[in-house]
Amino acid sequence: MNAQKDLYFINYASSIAGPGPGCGDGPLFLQHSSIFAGLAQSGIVLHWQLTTTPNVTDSTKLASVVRQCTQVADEVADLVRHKKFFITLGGDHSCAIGTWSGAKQALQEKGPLGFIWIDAHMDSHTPQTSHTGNIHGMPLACLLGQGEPTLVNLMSPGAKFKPENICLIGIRSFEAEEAALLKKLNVRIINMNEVKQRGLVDVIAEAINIATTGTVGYGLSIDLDGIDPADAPGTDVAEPDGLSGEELCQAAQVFAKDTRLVGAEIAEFDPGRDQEQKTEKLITKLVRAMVLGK
Ligand SMILES: [Mn+2]
Repeated sequence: MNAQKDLYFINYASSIAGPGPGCGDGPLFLQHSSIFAGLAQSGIVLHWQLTTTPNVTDSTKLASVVRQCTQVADEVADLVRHKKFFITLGGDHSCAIGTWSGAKQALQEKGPLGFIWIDAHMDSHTPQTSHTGNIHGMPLACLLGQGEPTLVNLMSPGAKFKPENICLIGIRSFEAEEAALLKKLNVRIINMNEVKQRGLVDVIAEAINIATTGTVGYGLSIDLDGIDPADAPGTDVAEPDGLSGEELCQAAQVFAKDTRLVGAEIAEFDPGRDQEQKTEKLITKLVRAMVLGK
C-alpha cells in the first residue's frame, strides 16, 4: 500500500483575459468530473482550496485579473510556505501572474525561483505590442517585469524570475515582438522543431537544469494548447503540430521525484471544446504522472 499524497488545487475559473468564455468553465468542470475524481483511487488526496471567478463589481477586465490573481497569489504563497504541492487550474493563462507572484512571495527571502513554461505560445506581449489586448497573451512578460505595472508589481515590485532561469518548451506560434523581447532578455526557447528532434525527456531535462541552477526551487506552467489538438482538443487557441499528450505524460513523471518543484499550473482547458473526453482524461493522466510518477 503506497502512502497517500496530498495535492492542493486552486481554481482560476476565469476566461476574462482570453478571447472568449470557454476556458473559464475548466476548473469547476474538473472538480466535478468523475474521471478526475479517479485520482483519489490512485492515492492522491485532493484538496480544493480556492476558486476565483470574475465578479460584477470588477470595474474593468484588468481590475478583475488583478483581484483574482491576488487571491491566487495569496493562496499559493501560503501553500508554498507550508511546502504543500499545489496545482493552479485555469482558466485562461493570465492565472500564471497570480500563481508565480505568490510562489515568489513565499520564497522571497530564500532565493530565486526557476520556471518551465510549456505552451504553443510565448505569452510575452506587453500592452504596447499586443495585437488583441488580451491579458492571457502577456503573463510571461509580466513575470519578467515587462508590461502593465499593476500586474508586473503584483505582490512585489518587478520581475519574479531571472531570465536565465526560465525555459520555454513547445513554442510554435508567436508574434515578432514577443520573440524580440525574449531574445533581448536571452531566455532559452525550445521550439517544437527542437522537441521533435530531441524528444521531450531530453528537453525537459535541460529545462530542469536551467530552472534549478542557482535557484531554491522552480515552477511549471503548462498551457494545454502546447499539446497537439488531436490529443488535447479542449482549448480555445489550438495550434496544430504540438506535443504528444502521451509523450508529455511519460516525460512528466520526472517531476514527481523532484522535490525542487514547488507547484504547477495547467491552464486553458475549455470543456466545451473537448472531444470524447480526450482532454479531460489527458489532464487526469498528466496530474497523476506529475504527482505520483506513474
Ligand atoms: Mn499560454
